[in-house]
Amino acid sequence: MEGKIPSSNSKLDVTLAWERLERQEPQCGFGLLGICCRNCAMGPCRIDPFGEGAQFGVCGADADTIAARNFLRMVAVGASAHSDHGRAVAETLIKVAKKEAPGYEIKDEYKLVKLALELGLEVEKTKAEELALKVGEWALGEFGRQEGHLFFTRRAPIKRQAIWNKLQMVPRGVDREVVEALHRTHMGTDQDFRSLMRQASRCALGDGWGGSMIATELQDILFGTPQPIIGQVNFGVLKEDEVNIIVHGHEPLLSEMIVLAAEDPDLLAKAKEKGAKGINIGGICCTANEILMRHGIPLVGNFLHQELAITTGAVEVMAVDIQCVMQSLPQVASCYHTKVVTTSDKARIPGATHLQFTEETAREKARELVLMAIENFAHRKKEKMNLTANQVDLVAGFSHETIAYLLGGMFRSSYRPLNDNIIGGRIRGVAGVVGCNNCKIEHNTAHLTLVKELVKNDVLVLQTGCSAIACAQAGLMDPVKGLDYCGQGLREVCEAVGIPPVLHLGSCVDNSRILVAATAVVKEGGLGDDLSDLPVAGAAPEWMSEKAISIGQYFVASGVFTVFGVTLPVLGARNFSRYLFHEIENELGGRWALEPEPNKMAELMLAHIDQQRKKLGIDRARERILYDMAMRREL
Ligand code: SF4
Ligand code: MSK
Repeated sequence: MEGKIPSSNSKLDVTLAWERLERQEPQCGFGLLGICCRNCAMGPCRIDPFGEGAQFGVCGADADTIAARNFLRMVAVGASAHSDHGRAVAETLIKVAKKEAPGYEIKDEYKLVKLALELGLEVEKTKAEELALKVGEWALGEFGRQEGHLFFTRRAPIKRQAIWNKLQMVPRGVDREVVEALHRTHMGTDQDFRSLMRQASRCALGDGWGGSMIATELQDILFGTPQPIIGQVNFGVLKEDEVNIIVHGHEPLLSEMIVLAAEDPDLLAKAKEKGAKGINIGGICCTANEILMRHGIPLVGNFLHQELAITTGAVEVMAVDIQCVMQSLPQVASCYHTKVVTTSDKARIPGATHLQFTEETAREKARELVLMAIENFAHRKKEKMNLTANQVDLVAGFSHETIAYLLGGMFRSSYRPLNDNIIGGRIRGVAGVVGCNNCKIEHNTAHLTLVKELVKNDVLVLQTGCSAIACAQAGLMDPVKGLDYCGQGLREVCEAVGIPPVLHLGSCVDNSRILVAATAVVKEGGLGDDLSDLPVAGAAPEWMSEKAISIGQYFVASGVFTVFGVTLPVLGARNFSRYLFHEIENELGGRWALEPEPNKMAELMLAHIDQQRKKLGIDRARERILYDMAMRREL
């Protein structure tokens, strides 16, 4: 199912994303370069990138201001999406604590107590529900905080915090930073690209070290901290003889309940009455990652599989929540029996059935949705079915905690073995490869080419989002088969610990796990005293969403060299581009790079990792000592 779809798919009588892209071409060059503005009614204005025509908007804004304002708006939207997700989880935790959300429970009390202790709450003789209420209320307070610093920013290395303080970019409250970002980009407000970018960093940090981190922490408390778990991926996970329900989007709040409902004996009996052997749940995008990480629910695919999954003709219901859901789904579904069901008041689509989900009614709505799928099973049209048996095994569930546990053991869980192997050179460095698909490039190829090149060169890869699903499909998350792609040093470590060379850390909000893991590596010692000292790099080779820009900016503002593929809508602004790709490093220790070609992207990342190794004085330590059995046992 990978690759380019023919431009006219008349047999199916639907248009898919690739065909719609062709119909958009040629796309607007000003938009691609980031130099058009419609922020007021004197516009829209556009800047001539060749320097011959208009160089200023009607208000006098130049290319740098226009591109930086557009960039900051992307960060604000991305940060809002992640953070509103985090807010919904905080509200759910509060309702669970008040027993107003039947069906939910606190699955990881240990993590709840740990977080409560970190927050300075009294934990002794305090019931889990009381603690959950306090933690939930604290989290909501972080969104509306007006002054001071977001609490989780103190998790960063001291040196990083000092940089943020000096540059006055420590986020105050999540919502405040988004509002200020939008204010600054209003016509005639902030018109200095450096100043706009300081707010972009503050807003993005409010996402990574704020909204997203809150989402991850509280989801772990509510649904359990992921542990290594076996799963499957590909269209082969859809079953010919079962009721198939796909959950798609980002929040695990409803999908957790759907997973429970699918195990309900009454509903299973009803499915059998209708001739189905069972009820099968599969996921797409980050909702998929969430329930894979905690339940081993199979992955159907990633962002660009959403329309294709319906064309299998074997999906009874596709339930969507928020973000990355194409408006075309009901149109595609209209050619089949599939029902597209929206579940969030924030994300409605004409032509879809809306089933309003709230925490109070989640359990019954999940049952309703499963029943809808069971009833729809009889409407399948055999002649339109197009299923494959192809599926691939993977191991997911690598939270920051489980990585430390796997490396160090339950009683001395630590990152020491990882640091030692980086210092010793078996592991050359660590890369975070994340983000979406984009139909401007062949589906998944940039993710796979980049990640294969990195692991071949002994770089351990941490993944989230759709990039993780792409690599799982290619077998890179199989602890045995994945080793075939590794360089010898990385292979030895992965074999000894029993992990694949590419670790699935979860959904888009779980990029916060990468920040926490990288900080743990700094705190373990021996690799510098800031995130910007580490031999690490980040990448989003097939990005498309504004959330990716927010993630990229909080990686950069945390000191990480970050490469994006496809394109970046900044290239029409010369000074602003120079700032992002070079000068920003002098302030933040991290910088942006753009490289659409994945092999060259890998070269850039490896060159950066080697440069960091040299600065740390560990560049000569890459002559390797082969592990003997005693050393493997010790690891
Ligand atoms: Fe044009 Fe300035 Fe208005 Fe933007 S804000 S549309 S550049 S006049
Ligand atoms: S789902 S943001 S397409 S990674 Fe998180 Fe995939 Fe990108 Fe959406």
